[in-house]
Amino acid sequence: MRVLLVHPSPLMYSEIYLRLEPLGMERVAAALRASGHQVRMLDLQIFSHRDLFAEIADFTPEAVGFSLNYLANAPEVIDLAKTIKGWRPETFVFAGGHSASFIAGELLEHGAGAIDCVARGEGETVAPEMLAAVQDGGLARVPGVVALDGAGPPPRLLKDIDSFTPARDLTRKRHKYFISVFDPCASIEFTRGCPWDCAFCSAWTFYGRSYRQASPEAAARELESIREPNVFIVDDVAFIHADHGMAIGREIEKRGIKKRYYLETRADVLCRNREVFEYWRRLGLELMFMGLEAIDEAGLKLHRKRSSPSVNFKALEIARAMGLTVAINLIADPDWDERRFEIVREWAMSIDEVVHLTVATPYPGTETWFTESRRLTTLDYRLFDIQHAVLPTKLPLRKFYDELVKTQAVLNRKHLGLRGLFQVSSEAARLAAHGQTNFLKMLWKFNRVYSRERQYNDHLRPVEYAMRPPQGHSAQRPPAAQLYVHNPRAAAQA
Ligand code: B12
Ligand code: SF4
Repeated sequence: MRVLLVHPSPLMYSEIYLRLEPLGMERVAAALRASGHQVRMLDLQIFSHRDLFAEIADFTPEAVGFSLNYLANAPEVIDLAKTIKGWRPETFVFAGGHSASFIAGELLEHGAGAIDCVARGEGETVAPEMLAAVQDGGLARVPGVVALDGAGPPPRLLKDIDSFTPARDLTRKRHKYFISVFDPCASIEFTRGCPWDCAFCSAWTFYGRSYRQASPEAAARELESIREPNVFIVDDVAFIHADHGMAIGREIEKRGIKKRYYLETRADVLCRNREVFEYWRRLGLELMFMGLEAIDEAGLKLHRKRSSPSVNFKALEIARAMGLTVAINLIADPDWDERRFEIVREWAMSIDEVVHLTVATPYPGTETWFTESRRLTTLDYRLFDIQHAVLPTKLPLRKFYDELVKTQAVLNRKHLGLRGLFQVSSEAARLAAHGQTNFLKMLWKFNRVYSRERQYNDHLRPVEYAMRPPQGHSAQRPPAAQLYVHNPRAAAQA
């Protein structure tokens, strides 16, 4: 079949700080190609809706699949599905990805016939089987498929994450992918899943608490095939197992691969596996993101982060000693008042690291979705991007955004203000000389994208598609069947 895979447009955060290749979609594309399909991809983080329609007219795909990792993109995907189905009714339209997997039923309802099915879970296993069933029948019996006329059993986990190398040759304008001074930047996956169970996160519920590693040889081989000089390691928590990180490192050294790396990890993992990070520092690790989430014990407990402020500060010291550039994330609680924002601003200004602030958001697929959703103040998918408040704020909403944007602006200026600009100007000039201007453009974008008026007014837009919160929710962890995409028992056997 001719299959077109589409990634939706960027969300607020990506409008400024980064734009990264759609790795999950590239993996699905590789699996579909291996099954004999002719595949094209279009990334709306770079291309426009008009480009998409031109692509469809040119390629005349028999199937169009949307990658729906981010909940806030749901209305865009539903609208595009409706347009495509109205224009070319014979096209098989489907969606997959992280968020689609948690809201399959409601996506089909909103689609009103325009979305033929949702492929839940890991796309490498479900998508080829799904398209085979489109041709041969039995769609509603495929594991992971939720179709208009029924649903198959839970999705199957990919046995070996080495199986499909991302189809990077199908992504166009790759020079547009960047994160900060890593311009251009590619992405890679060394492990999949997360063994922790933070209450606000759906990474562990998606993968049924499984955790798989790429073989060090396959990881290094893939890295060697990447053209970009910079690489974003997408693992939820990098280097949980020191021996795995060391083994990949040795393969990289053996092959003489020279790149710069960005990764995300936890403070306790950095403290425990310091030697791996030091080794990777020598291999080219430069940027690191740590989700500290809170600066005090009570906040960490609330998010069930299973870490402590002392471990967090120790991790920052270790990272500093290694000369890494660290960005940390804190979760702003809707309960915060002016004083709390002020404390956070003061704390953030007192440390060297880049500090990001995101707003606590109960997402489908998380425990907080079940325990908090009765308090939701909005059912608008578009506001679920961790930059908007979807729970009642202690401060009046407008005032909450005043404080939030003020704090984000202070944090942004701290790094991209005059002093910061001076520090990064030579890097920006070097990149511009090579025709890479993504980072340069980012430096002036903050005020255009982040505005308390925009964020507040976003709440006033009419809601065409309303989310479906769980019925009969309680303050307890829900039963496993409701929480997971991949079944934990099956995941444990994989
Ligand atoms: C790396 C990452 C990022 C990277 C993007 C990396 C990249 N190259 O694309 C960056 C840093 C840019 C990022 C940004 C954000 N992220 Co993010 N991100 C992740 C993370 C950690 C891993 C994603 C990944 O690449 N996994 C590896 C690939 C192989 O897996 P995958 O993409 O999920 O794809 C598989 C399946 O989903 C499925 N699939 C995917 N597409 C398709 C398409 C079809 C048709 C089919 C059938 C299947 C399918 O098959 C794939 C292969 O198995 C996830 C957590 C997680 N573990 O999923 C959070 C996560 C997806 N991000 C999240 C969030 C909130 C954000 C931000 C909104 C945060 C912010 N500060 O604003 C932004 C928004 C970005 C945007 N679109 O504008 C949330 C999503 C919550 C939600 N329900 O909406 C997650 C789940 C994290 C969390 N803790 O809750 N993110
Ligand atoms: S927040 Fe990080 S450590 Fe916690 S469950 Fe999610 S990916 Fe794992």
